[in-house]
Amino acid sequence: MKIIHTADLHLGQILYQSYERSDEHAHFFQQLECWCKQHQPDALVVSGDVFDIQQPSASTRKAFTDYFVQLHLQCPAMHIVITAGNHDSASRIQADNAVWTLANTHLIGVSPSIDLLDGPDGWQDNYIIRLENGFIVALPYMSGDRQRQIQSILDRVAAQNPQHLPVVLMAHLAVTGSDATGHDFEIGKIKTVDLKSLGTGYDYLALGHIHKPQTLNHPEDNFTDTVTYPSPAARYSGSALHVSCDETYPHSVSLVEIDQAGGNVNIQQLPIEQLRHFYVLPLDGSSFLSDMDALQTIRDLADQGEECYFRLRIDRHTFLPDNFNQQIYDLLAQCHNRLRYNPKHLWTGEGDDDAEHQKLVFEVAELQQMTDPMVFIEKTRDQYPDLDIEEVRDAFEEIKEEIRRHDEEEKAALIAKEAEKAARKANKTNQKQPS
Ligand SMILES: [Mn+2]
Repeated sequence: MKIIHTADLHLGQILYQSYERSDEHAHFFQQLECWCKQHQPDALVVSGDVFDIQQPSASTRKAFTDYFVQLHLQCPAMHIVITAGNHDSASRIQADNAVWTLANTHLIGVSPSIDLLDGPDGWQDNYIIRLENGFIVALPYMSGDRQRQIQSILDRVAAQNPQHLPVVLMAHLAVTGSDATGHDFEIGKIKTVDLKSLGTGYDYLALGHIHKPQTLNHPEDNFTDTVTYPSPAARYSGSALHVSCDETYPHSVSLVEIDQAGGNVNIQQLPIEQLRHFYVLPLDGSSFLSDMDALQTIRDLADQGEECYFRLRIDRHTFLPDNFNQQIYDLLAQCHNRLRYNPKHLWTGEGDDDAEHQKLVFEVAELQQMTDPMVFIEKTRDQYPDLDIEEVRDAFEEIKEEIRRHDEEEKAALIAKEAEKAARKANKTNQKQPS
């Protein structure tokens, strides 16, 4: 069984409030199409965060459709399996599944709820994709403990698999011990999931969520092109694009071959060529000591004609004029906006005001994307040492549930009112009718 594994496409992403990335995504999909044609995998799996936001624009949705229809037309025998990540709307991803199966594409958005375990078996099949030479268990992003549901699905696969065909499990979460370099959260502050809780019975765990490509428990292999492991192996393919300046490592998709259940897992990294690089200036690793130096370096970079993103590393004691950012934007406009600017500086150097500077500061764009208050609380929880995060999480869940119930009641009341109105009207008409 051969698969191509990618994740975290973040289609529709807008960086630093200004820059849409559709040409970068197009460039990625061109490469993906070439790899699919060249390697003819049994399946292409996309482990969550297909879109960057819950309600992507019409043009982003169109791009999604165009890319995957094109992949299907080029490789009609290849299954495409796409799961929802935490950035995606579970129900929106799932909504068009019936149509997409006509194009050999499976969209799995909604995660298995706990009460399914009390009901009759069969629900597990919604998460099992049977290929000619293997199985894919497609789990979308899940919050809370789903250990029993996962094992139940894997057990059902085992029962359907007397020939010992390979089994691939997809998931979108942060596994404890994974390397989250480049993410603005640190593992430990966010909820991580123990690898053991994802059950047994799979040969390859195709993970999404962490943007750095890595095979779990094998950091020494991070930059090795091809490695073979005994089953099971668990891997983050990494994101399709660099999502921030801090992701300084190379990105890739994973070509995975499994000979049989419990056999060998061969993983090859296919390096992704990025349309725009991310740079931190100055490139020599030092820090700017004056605004004029910074502006000159940006001008030099612009003169080289490369299209790229950049961020500035500035010594904490440097004086920056109030209109510093505006000067940079003006400069960029002069060079036709080929350069893309991240206005959040990296500050270096010691100072008496150290503590002040180390306080967590968010960009406006970051805050705008934090639609879930829990995300904000988790990112700032250091500042509230007495906070019981589980309690807060439960409280928010309760509130969400309350709102949902309220909405439902309101809807029901509205429907009842409409029905009453209709009945009254019908009554009136009846009375008017001559007997
Ligand atoms: Mn994610």
